[in-house]
Amino acid sequence: MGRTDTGRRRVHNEDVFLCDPPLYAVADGMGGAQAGELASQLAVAALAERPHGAAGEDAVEALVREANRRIFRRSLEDPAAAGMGTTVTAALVDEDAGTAALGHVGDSRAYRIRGGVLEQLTTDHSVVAELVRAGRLTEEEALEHPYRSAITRALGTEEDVDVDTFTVPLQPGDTYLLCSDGLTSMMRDEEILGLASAYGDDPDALADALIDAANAAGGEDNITVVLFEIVAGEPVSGDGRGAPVVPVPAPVHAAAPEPRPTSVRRWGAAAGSRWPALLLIAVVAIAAALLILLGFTR
Ligand SMILES: [Mn+2]
Repeated sequence: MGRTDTGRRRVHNEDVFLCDPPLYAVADGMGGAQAGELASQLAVAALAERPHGAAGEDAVEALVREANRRIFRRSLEDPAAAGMGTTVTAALVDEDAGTAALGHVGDSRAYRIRGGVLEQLTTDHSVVAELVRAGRLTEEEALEHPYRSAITRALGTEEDVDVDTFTVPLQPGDTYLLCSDGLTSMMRDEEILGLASAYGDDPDALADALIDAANAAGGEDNITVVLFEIVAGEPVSGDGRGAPVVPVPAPVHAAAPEPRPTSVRRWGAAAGSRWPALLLIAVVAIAAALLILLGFTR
């Protein structure tokens, strides 16, 4: 499920998302002309080529570093793409282990919502985040800082990249949110949590609400949200219901509301399997791009 809002001006959407269970990712590109879009698309395309059965932090890191190489190589070959780069925040779920391995570069974010608490899992690689960590800026000041979109680490700007990787244990009831800074530069964590609490049982509605809220707050940048939810379930029974879910291409948002495909997609088990296990329901991928400004903003 996706949504793109073109606004009233020329659109340039440099955010790309991937919802290809068990892999989820958000990439927010930067670069002149269409280079930012190219960088984020190359990143996601590289991730999507993951080998079957890839799992764990090493796999995520290898995928992200390969994505980096491809973007960097392309930027050397194509003068119009020189200097392009992108953030990436990726989560690779390991259903058997009950964990997710995350890989992260830049200022897109991963959050976990568990038991009514919103926790930011990733650390921004940004100028303002470093100033906040150093105690030289408050979170509030960071939101208004003129360099708030400047990142200190990106994919594709150098031959190799340092990737943050870590593993989180999954629990039934968890909701994971991957998003670009178009959401988090417009909304405070408490506001995100407030919406998550209000729409917790309806990820489609939550995604829409997050995007609408970021837009209402100014919508200064492309906004991308990917949500997935962990539910208690049962193991794969081998009846073919474990096929990967192909993300639905984002339709152009029309004036008239259109019916949405169901956002809840299962993979894994049939009912009646005997062994308890984690069944993941890939709930939603939402990419929304709301570019309100004419100029390119990362
Ligand atoms: Mn952005």
